Amino acid sequence: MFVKKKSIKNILALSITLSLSSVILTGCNKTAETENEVSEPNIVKTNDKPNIVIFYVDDLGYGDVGSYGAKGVETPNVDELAKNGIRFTDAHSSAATCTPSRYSLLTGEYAFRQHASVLKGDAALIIPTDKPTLPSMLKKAGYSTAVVGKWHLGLGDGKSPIDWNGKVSPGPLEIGFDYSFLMPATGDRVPSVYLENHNVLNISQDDPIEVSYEHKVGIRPTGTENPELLRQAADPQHSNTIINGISRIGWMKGGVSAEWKDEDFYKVFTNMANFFIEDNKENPFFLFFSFHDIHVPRLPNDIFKGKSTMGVRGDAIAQMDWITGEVVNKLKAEGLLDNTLIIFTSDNGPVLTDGYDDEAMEKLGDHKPGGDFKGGKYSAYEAGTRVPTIVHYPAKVKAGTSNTLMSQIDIYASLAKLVNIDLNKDEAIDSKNVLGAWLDASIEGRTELIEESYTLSLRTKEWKYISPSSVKAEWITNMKNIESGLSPIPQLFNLAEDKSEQNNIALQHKADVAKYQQRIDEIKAQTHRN
Ligand code: NG6
Ligand code: CA
Repeated sequence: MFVKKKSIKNILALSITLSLSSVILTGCNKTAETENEVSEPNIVKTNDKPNIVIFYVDDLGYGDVGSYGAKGVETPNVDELAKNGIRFTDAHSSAATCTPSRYSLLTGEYAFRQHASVLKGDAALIIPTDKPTLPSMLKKAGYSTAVVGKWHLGLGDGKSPIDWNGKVSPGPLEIGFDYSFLMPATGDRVPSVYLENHNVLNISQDDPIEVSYEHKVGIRPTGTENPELLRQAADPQHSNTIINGISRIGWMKGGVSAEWKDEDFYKVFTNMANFFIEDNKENPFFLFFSFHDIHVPRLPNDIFKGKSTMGVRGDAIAQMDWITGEVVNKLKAEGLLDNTLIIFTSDNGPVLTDGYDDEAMEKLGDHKPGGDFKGGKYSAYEAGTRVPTIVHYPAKVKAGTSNTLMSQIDIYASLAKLVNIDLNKDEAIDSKNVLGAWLDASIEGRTELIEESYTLSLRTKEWKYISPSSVKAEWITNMKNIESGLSPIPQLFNLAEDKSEQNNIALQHKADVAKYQQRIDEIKAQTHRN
């Protein structure tokens, strides 16, 4: 039996000892789904299939953890994974923002094929329900599958508005997850409530939720009207409904009993993940642990206060590390760690100021969020997608450091190989099986990859080509203090000599520029696996 559901009330009452609000502890309305066990597919019981856990951190930069050079914060739990696993130095998220990277991770396809971009909190599900996905592929192999944490891939069919008070669908359960416990979009977007499977947790029918991204709904104050109520000052985009002292993007009416408290995330999501592990310890499982940290708003629990010298951004890194340790400890305690393949990585590069005045910039000290790389989140430069990436699998993986080129786009096909599933020609078309390189630091992975941002870039082992773009995104520089990498002229860098992308040598290498642009065009035109 997988996903043996306990009542949420019991789960939280049992385990949230520190700060979970009494609303959640006492006022829980269980839905039919949370009462009953979820129906069971035919689970193929095997012992040789490792459990798979993906720790997907939000906005964690290349230099943000100890094993990648962090200053000002310690990450002992992540570093332990790095020490005993493979630490990759040239591994990439598919894109420099969240929704596109997540789309690619779960479908094995570059996000430009679906025109995926950062979604509003009431956007429709962007993964078609008939599309094969990483979780649905693993389900075929007998895995039970769960996503816990941030979603941000949209919900509902887009034909009618999402009914937050009823069944919220389609969503993760319709694309291959057996269980989901989510923040529907992001921490800075409404609705600021938990969604368990199809239902908002702790919703009261007397106080229905309404969400708008167009105009104010409800009577809650907004950041624009009442900035004096805010714990963190916000930019205009983040100045709508105030929940828990933080103004969000979008307006939300009702749902007071269901509101989350940001400071509880560390326990709530950790516990839900660990209960999933507990319930599935007898069968192979896939856990997609999708962190809120270290995205804005950064409100780590008080127990992490001062754990870094960098204010809340550093403390959120410490919280993220603690969560990682708790889940790893759970695997260890259940005797599962040896036979669990863990991938630890991030959805895009770092950003300091991303909507709120939380002093991330002022308190940075000599910490370099993007390591030696240029750019950051949103950017076409390397720090946009080059992120800490660790594979830990004691039963099969020898510790080491790998400098090979790797992309999250390949997780799909590589895991398919691992669990012995053949992919169809039109499935995960951009994903290549590089399982050998994921499991052995001496094996080469990719020879080329696409980095998506507001343009497309092509990487080979040595070279980085950035396609010219007419997109004007001055806000990236003006509001985020990040060099966007966008330019109307082609850019070419030799990373072997110039890893910080300082010298554009496109003019001296016109033939290479043409070759790389042609390659991007070929990849764009591709319709099948090859
Ligand atoms: C942007 C938000 C930013 C963040 C981002 C999504 C601005 C002005 N606002 O629209 O704060 O929420 O979307 O981040 O930039 S991501 O990691 O989920 O892609
Ligand atoms: Ca992100």
